[in-house]
Amino acid sequence: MKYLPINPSLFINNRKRLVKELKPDALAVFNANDIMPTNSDGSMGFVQNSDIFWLTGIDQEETILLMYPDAANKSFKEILFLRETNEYIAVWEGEKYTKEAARKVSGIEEVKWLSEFNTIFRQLMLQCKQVYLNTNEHPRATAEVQSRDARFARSCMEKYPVHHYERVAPIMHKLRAIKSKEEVELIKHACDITEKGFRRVLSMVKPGVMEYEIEAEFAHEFLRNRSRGFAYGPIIASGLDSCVLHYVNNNKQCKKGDILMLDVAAEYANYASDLTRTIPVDGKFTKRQKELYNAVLRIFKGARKMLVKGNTFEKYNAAIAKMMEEEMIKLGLLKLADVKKQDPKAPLYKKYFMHGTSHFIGLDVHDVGSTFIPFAAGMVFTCEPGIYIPAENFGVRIENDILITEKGNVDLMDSIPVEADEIEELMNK
Ligand SMILES: [Mn+2]
Repeated sequence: MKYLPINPSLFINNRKRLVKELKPDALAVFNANDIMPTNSDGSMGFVQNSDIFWLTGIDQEETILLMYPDAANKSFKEILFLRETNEYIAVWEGEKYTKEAARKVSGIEEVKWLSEFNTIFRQLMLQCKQVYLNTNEHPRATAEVQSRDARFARSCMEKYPVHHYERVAPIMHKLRAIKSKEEVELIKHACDITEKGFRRVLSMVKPGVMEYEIEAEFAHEFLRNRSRGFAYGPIIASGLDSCVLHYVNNNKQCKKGDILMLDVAAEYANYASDLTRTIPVDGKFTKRQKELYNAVLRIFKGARKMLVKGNTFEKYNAAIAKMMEEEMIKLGLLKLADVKKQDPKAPLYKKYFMHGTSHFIGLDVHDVGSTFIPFAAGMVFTCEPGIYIPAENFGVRIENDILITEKGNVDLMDSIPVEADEIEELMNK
């Protein structure tokens, strides 16, 4: 791992929060993610399962966490199972956790090798009254490939068909939506690395540069700051492609007069940040580009103000729709008369703004959390309005990450240049 050690109190407190939510005499099981194969003997880089990381800080494949808070045998209240390392693994794959190292990272006393899992698991299954299994319940998840958690659930329910099973995912969503102070610091750290990347890029973007050269600058800056790299597929979209919401080709030459959309951010210690800036390739917005830019910036600032405790997604989205309509009328994109008689189920602004304004962010870029409950202190959301006009060859999106507090909110990306003048000035330095 490139990141610096995290204080185990984060994971100890997270487990305490989970224990409070479990029913009596319950056993909960969490699995690591698989290392996904590519071709021949190749594989994708390892990305830990967010739930087991949140509970343990253990960043290694094949890890299993068992939690049985009411276990008769005290040492079985929480048990971490690890892939046992040996000389062969040490030579070919390098360092893996020793039991002692895993204890230090997670704060879990009882650390065992995986070879002991089946025996202990069976003992606990015969004692517990209910079993919590983990499933990926993100509303937009697609499950082409079965996760380790999913495979475990299937085999467990086959072996123990008359046990009482519960879903742990709704509890994890509720808990992970509220970030602790330590988590906010990690997200903020990812935001700060992202800022370094953005500032570096501002000084090298000019007509003729390739989108992938910009991608390389970001990657360089992220990695030298202990990030594993991009928190999500970077979008480096010049010209008309600034209107393609998930453009990832990043293979064109940036041209004079074009707009360049940068939806690029770093991860740090598995925590994501998420930034979008829209800049002029030649360091000077045209009149029309600046008009659209400032319209989106006004909506961004208006939306950010509404990310406060007690507000709801429903009210928030409705207020943003109003702002969008006003700005789009001023921009000449919509006519007031048409807006007045629009079908409320298909509002006209959606032609130019077709995505949501905010999503949870945390261990996952699109982090877990309910969109049906009021905003609460400790939630971290993106704020990312955009207006896209393919007919004019460009779109603008602006995005920061915002922490909701007891008294208002904190923009974790407040120090990243966003005013049009400041961006122009930095590009022309
Ligand atoms: Mn986003």
